[in-house]
Amino acid sequence: MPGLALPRPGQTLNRSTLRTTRPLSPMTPKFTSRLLAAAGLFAGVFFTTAQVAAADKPVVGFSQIGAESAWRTANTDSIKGEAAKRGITLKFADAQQKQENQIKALRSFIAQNVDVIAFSPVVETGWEPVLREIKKAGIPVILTDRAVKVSDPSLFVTFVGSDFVEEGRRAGKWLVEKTKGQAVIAELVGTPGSAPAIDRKKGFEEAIAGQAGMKIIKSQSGDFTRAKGKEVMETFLKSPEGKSINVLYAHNDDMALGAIQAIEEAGLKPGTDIVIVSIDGVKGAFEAMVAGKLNCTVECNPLIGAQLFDLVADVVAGKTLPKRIAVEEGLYDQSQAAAALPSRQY
Ligand code: GYE
Repeated sequence: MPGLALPRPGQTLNRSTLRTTRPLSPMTPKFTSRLLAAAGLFAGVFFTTAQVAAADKPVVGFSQIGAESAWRTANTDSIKGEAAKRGITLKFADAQQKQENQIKALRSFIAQNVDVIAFSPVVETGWEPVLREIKKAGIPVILTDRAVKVSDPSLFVTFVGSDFVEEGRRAGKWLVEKTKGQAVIAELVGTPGSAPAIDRKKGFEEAIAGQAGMKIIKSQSGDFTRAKGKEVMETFLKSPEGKSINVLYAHNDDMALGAIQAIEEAGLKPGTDIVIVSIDGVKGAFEAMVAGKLNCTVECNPLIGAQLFDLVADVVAGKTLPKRIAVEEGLYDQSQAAAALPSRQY
């Protein structure tokens, strides 16, 4: 086995003893090296069953955006839970909504020589340098949830996530019907520069474009958090045009839930005085719909752990994957909320 660093008798089986000594070409499953090393059994080296079982599972580095919303927490739980279920070693890093922290985490995954790197990029741009470093190290990359803008598509293997433009369109179409094309809209935008903020705005604007009676009069980022959603909604309501607002479009449920508080504190009835449509479909949104305070939520499914680790398995097996894999989802309004609430998983 040329270039393979086999453990010496008596040496424990660990990741460094399982590495090849030659650089692997980009997108080649480095993982093969560990399987070959497990074959060191035949070279008279004895391992315990657990050691061999651990050796045939890839080590995955995952850089998460943060814990900004209920959606994100459900996404993290799904990924961690699925890794644990499959006995996969997951190196998990929380970037607290900062790209620089994500870049640091990605570099540390290179240093730790993981088999596959997956991450949910907080913003769309600025990833090329670190992605090139990862490619040079021969580690395949799977993007989850949010997409990146890169000029070289070979910098990642595949992307699994929702169609955010379509989600924005669904929210807009629902609103056109609900308001019969008459609306003075305030918009709570997601994290600036993030794929869901850009795409959900685009899809929504597209859906209301032909409606002369629908206008977005306020649009500002609430960073996908409840606290910021509340704060920004307060400033919207206090502004000179505040009184005319009769619709809120929030790019996620958490911002809508924060805004609901601001609306109530201003002495208005959320869901009645101000019609509210948001995106995600978290439990809190269903509860708010049942209470009549939120009118509609467009589903965005965060439970992608199983899909992600199926893809990891495909990548290490050297399978060719489509560049884009979609997550399926729907839309719920108040009339469906009570029936759907008990079966919501996030
Ligand atoms: O909608 C929001 C979260 O990227 C789809 O990020 C995700 C979004 C989700 O903070 O709640």
